[in-house]
Amino acid sequence: MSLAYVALGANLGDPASTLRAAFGVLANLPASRVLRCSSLYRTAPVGLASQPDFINAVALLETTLAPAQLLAELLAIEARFGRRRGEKNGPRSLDLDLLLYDDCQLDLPGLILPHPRLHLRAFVLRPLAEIAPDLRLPGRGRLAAWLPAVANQGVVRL
Ligand code: PH2
Ligand code: MG
Ligand code: MG
Repeated sequence: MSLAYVALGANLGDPASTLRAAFGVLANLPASRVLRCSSLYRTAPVGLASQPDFINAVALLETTLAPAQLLAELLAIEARFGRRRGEKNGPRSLDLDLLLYDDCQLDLPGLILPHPRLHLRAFVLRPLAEIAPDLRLPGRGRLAAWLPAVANQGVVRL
């Protein structure tokens, strides 16, 4: 069994309902179990300012799927929720990112672990800290040490 952290984000349609529904879909993934889900967070957009606020959250899964298999399942769920690939960092109906998979450090086309920007983004760090306050990020030390630098990013727990 491996432990995987997945980030959920959306800012089109009814993003809070989408994330709640997505938690339910994650619970039905093959060879996997959802161990924890964070609260939902309202977050200011990062990277492209002129778009609606996001709703973000994270989930912790226990899984026997390999990282690439899990990623393929996540992309299939995004597609079910109507994901269209548009502008980089642009609005999306549902984004599911694989953040961490055990202590894996991987750099494959389409899959970098740990997620290369997770330690810089309050919309990921805050919900992660909620469900795993003592987490260590492979190669980057304690998650908690990265929180002060992102305190001004506009993240509100709902
Ligand atoms: N996702 C992005 C780019 N910017 N900003 C917020 N607040 N939340 C996101 O999930 C997000 C973002 C690219 O995936
Ligand atoms: Mg993303
Ligand atoms: Mg993504």
